[in-house]
Amino acid sequence: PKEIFLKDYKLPDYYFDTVDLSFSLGEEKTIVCAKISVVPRVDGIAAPLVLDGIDLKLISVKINGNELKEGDYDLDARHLILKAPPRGSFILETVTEVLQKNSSFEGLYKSSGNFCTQCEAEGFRKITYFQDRPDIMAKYTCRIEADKLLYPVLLSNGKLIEQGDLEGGKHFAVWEDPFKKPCYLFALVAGQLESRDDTFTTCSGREVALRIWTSPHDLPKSEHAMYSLKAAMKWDEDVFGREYDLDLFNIVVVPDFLGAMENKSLNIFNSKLVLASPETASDADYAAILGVIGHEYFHNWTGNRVTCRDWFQLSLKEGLTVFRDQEFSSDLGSRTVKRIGDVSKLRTYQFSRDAGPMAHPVRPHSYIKVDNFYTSTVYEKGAEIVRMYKTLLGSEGFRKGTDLYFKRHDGQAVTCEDFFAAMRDANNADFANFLLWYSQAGTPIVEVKSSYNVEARTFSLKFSQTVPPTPACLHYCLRVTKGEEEFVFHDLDEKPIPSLLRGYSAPIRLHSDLTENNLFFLLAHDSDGFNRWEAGQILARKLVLTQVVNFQKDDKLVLDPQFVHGIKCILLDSSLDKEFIAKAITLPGEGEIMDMMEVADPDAVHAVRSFIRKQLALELKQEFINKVKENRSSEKYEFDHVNMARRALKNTALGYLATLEDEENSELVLNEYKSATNMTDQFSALAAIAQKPGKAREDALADFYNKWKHDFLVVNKWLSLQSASDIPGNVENVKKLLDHPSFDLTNANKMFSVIGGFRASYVNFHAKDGSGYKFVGDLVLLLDKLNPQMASGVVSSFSRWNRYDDTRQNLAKAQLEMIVSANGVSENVYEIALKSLA
Ligand code: HT7
Ligand code: ZN
Repeated sequence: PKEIFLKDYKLPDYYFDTVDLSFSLGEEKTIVCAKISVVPRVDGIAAPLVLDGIDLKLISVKINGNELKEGDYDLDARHLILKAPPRGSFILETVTEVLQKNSSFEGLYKSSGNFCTQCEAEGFRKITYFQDRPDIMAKYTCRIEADKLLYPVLLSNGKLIEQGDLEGGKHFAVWEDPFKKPCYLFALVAGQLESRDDTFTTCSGREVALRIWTSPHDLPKSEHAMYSLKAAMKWDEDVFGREYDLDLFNIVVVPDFLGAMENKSLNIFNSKLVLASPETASDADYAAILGVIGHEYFHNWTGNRVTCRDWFQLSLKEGLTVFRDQEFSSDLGSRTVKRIGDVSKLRTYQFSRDAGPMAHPVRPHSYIKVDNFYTSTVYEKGAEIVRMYKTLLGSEGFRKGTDLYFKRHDGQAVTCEDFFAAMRDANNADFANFLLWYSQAGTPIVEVKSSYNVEARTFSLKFSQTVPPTPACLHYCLRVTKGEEEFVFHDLDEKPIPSLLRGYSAPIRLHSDLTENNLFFLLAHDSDGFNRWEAGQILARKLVLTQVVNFQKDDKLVLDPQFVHGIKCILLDSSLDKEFIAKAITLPGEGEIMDMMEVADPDAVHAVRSFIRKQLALELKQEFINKVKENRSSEKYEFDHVNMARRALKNTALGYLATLEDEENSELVLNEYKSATNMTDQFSALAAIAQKPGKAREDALADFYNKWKHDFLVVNKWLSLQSASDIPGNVENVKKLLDHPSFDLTNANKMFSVIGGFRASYVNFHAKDGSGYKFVGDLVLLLDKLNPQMASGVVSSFSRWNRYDDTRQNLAKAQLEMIVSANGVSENVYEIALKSLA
């Protein structure tokens, strides 16, 4: 496999001006005709034109109407090379046949009977021979011809300019996209779909038709997605001054699709990310839909109108767009709770990745398969970098920066430096060193020491950092720009308690000398909601780690009464937002705690965390029962903050109560399950019951399946709940799930529900007998034959193997070695397995 380096970037020798595509979609074969106007970058250039192409059968190639003979070009499994094209502009025409059997979810493929495409990052080369790189921006037309009965709906990017019937029961449609775009934003959909229609009037008074296309029986479940789309369109106008630019915006929903895709005016989504009803989707699903519909829509400006020069710049569009969707969700819900959720995610996935062999900078220096770089580093850490620009410049300065960025670069393919320059130039800002955030891997560690001088009445904060980040500031904030830096505060009557890194203003690990009392004070009083939560989490992590040592020494486990008191105060504080309370009384995840250990011990962490949960439930039983009773849902489901917050608190309390053994509580939890009127309550109660093995668990799981077996999205929840379970020896149950009639390895959602779920259970995936590792290792090879992108996602489960004890290390390493040396392993899987072994 060939490694590609950022430093080797070269401008293309040829640009493409217009691209006219014509698809004849058939059951046996699909024929693609491409007519491309080619313009040399430098007039008179004598260079071969290298076109990418995979799994294609070339039928003919013409230049300026003349068919080329075999000696005029080279053809291999990945390229068509025109050896000596004319020395000026010319028309290139190719006819190709596309491989019909395609389970890779890339290029043109069938999803439950409908044709759809996925071209990012490098899928367009599976559709036709092309310079498949994002700096080739062209205007496209697309003619689609297909059987009218089988494929009544024919969609592509832009505007529909012509349609009609053809002989033999066929019909056609011609789409024209007036905006230049890279080929990764091309899309085609053909199938039996129906649409939910609505309109949005833009800030300049233009009416945009909005259509969400789904299979007919799913249409009722697209209401929330339509609400989300309209909210996103309005928010982007209000907050970023970005108006939608066409008269039509289509969203297509298909079951077999990896995530979601921002194709110009034709976004495509996996069903899970669009379809919702109160009975079948939880609050978390509703919130995720809002975020992802917003995310793909926001790409219209950050990604589509201004795109990436090359795939190393991926975070230019993804980091910025994640930041935009985070802000959108914050503005529509609770800012503090959203921030807590985003930071927890960053710490759980990105920090852990950044501390292991899969660490890479937000802008990687090299890759084998770019598909492997759609990571939490590019997305979530990238968003934190964008957030820092805003922290440094303030809202107005940041807006000036984005305005300048769009003005300068509309219609261009640009780099992270271009974004940086727009921020700097719009504000005359001094951003020295800031670009290091793009090129350094790893999480900086900032150490802070405080001291108070009674006589001088000064308080000083001394910061030192091991990987130098370089924030700066406009407001009253401390800019730590050097390896070591001290800030002194004067005229203070007593030693203050600093609230540092408020709102989590930089993606770093902060080690402070705050005492436990300081932390309890911040937990009770900090005016920054994020830091209030953070104080509780630091205390909880310390508590768990102390008890882990006790557990390892076989000593008795104890729970600090001051901690119980702190949790009780939060629980009973009626001035607090209920969703915040739910977050604040939730203990840090097992992964986060293990990240802090020299040698990760999943059994000890699980045992201690479970002990603390149960002990809290015992000591605060009545308070939890009250919270359940006070916050029961009304009959009608509302997706608004007040109601979501009530449900979050009630269900968190229920989870605690379910850890108890007594009859009364078991009955309470079961009743909550039976009387639930929406999926949030029903599923939370099921999850609470399923924590403990036994008949109640088996019965509830069977009941839930019988209720919902007709709805595959709900069944996926059922699958992942079981596979993620921490009950002892769960690997055997998970193996059985693979044989369950509802499971299908070729379906991405089902696969991730089961495997994604399983690896989330630290005790079972890292079982000391190696059974979890072997199960996942075998599955990787099976999956790799079907879909290398999905398989490489699964291999990454092993990447932190060296964090565990010797026995586990050897077992995990053996699986990686087996994968690397397996016959015919894909580049995707090979790259991740090899890097994990490094
Ligand atoms: N920009 C999209 C990325 C994406 C993707 C990448 C690789 C393989 C399959 C994919 N499906 C979608 C989605 C986004 O981040 O907005
Ligand atoms: Zn994106």
